[in-house]
Amino acid sequence: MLKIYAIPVSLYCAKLRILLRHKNLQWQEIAPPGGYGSDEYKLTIPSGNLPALMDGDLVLADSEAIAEYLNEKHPNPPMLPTDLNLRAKTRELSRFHDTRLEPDLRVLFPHIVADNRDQNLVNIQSKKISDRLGQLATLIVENTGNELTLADCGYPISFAWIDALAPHMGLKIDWPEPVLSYRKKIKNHAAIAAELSDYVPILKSRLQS
Ligand SMILES: N[C@@H](CCC(=O)N[C@@H](CS)C(=O)NCC(=O)O)C(=O)O
Repeated sequence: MLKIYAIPVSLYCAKLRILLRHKNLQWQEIAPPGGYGSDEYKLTIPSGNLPALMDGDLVLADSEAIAEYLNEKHPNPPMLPTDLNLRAKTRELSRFHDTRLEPDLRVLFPHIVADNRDQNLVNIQSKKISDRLGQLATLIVENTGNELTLADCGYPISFAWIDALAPHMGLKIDWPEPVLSYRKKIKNHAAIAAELSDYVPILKSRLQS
């Protein structure tokens, strides 16, 4: 069985679980030895990245590298389009989540607790996240039908975080219409619905801790 190093609240571990669910793969989750960010974990995964996958002799970190690997090893259902250009655009969309939208969201995590909050920074990030959503609207890949792609695994989790943080810290987010339509289109996939139903309560309890 596949083993993954994961912690429940990690956004990128949830992203990976959407793919595992969609591919109907069985997996076992293991907490990082020594805990999140520990030197002990870095003996196994030098970058300290969560998630990481262990499949036989292969040890692989980074959700995107893991997703590409699993999609090649378990090609059905396929999660990249057959058309070359659409495949490239799908990868671009997927990278945009990991390198642009989510990093701007993550800046807010140290400000979840009101006592530590810099409201000026929160307002700056509100604008940055809205700008990212505007950029995302131009990147959404049309013509991939209703099939779930690799690019669709990260966004539902970040969208759930934006929804939860908005009332919690007063974010003012502009959701462009194409992003709302995209969100609506992907949310009913069984893999996304199942992951969100497990993940959102964990996310909400993180806000209260
Ligand atoms: N690009 C990475 C990002 C993963 C990431 O940032 N994971 C966080 C947990 S959600 C993490 O590993 N933090 C610990 C660290 O970076 O040392 C991926 O897709 O796997």
